[in-house]
Amino acid sequence: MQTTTSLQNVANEKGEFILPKLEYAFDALEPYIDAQTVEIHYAKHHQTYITNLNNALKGHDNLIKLSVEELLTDLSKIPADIVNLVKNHGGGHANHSLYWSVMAASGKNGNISKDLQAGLDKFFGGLDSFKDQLAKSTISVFGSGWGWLSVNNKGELIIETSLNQDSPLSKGNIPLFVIDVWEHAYYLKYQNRRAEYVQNIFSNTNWEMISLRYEQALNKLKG
Ligand code: MN3
Repeated sequence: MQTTTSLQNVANEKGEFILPKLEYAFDALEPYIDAQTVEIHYAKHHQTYITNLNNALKGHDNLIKLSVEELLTDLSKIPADIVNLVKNHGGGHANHSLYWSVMAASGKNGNISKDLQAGLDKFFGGLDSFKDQLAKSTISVFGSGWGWLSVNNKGELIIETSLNQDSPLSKGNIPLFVIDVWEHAYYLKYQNRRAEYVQNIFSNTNWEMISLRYEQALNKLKG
């Protein structure tokens, strides 16, 4: 089990971003997400965002030092000629890194911490109600995008959605959990049945990692 939540900072000796290690086998999310989808999604789609982000940052030595989270948190600091590339491909890298890390092999979801359970109770009326609300919001994303559980700057748990590769970080929120609803995340197995894919995601939710992210987000807000 991972103990860090900063997977997005993985870089090689040249400071280029690289794919974070997948903590499970390609077929570990079966039967809910098929091995071929995981492999193509991770090795091709995610890698392409990383390659394009690294290309965009070439020659911008002051930016290469930053984590992808730092790049996305204040897009106003990114030069105009590459800001859209950083938003789209940096977002693609950060969002997918989170997606992989908050998923767990089928049957290995781990436990929800007492604090996260209390938060889900307080802000959504319990775990089942949270799942329903997140699923509903995520299923209704029009086109390609994401459904999120995040912490806002007041420390409240919120459900939000984003389009394309937009990250909650750019709005000042800290993402804890995410569901990818780009068709490449589910089309091979589910075709047009996005709702079924979204509902099945909870079979592979890594509650231990989400609980850890929640604890770290609240600590970060406390400063
Ligand atoms: Mn994707």
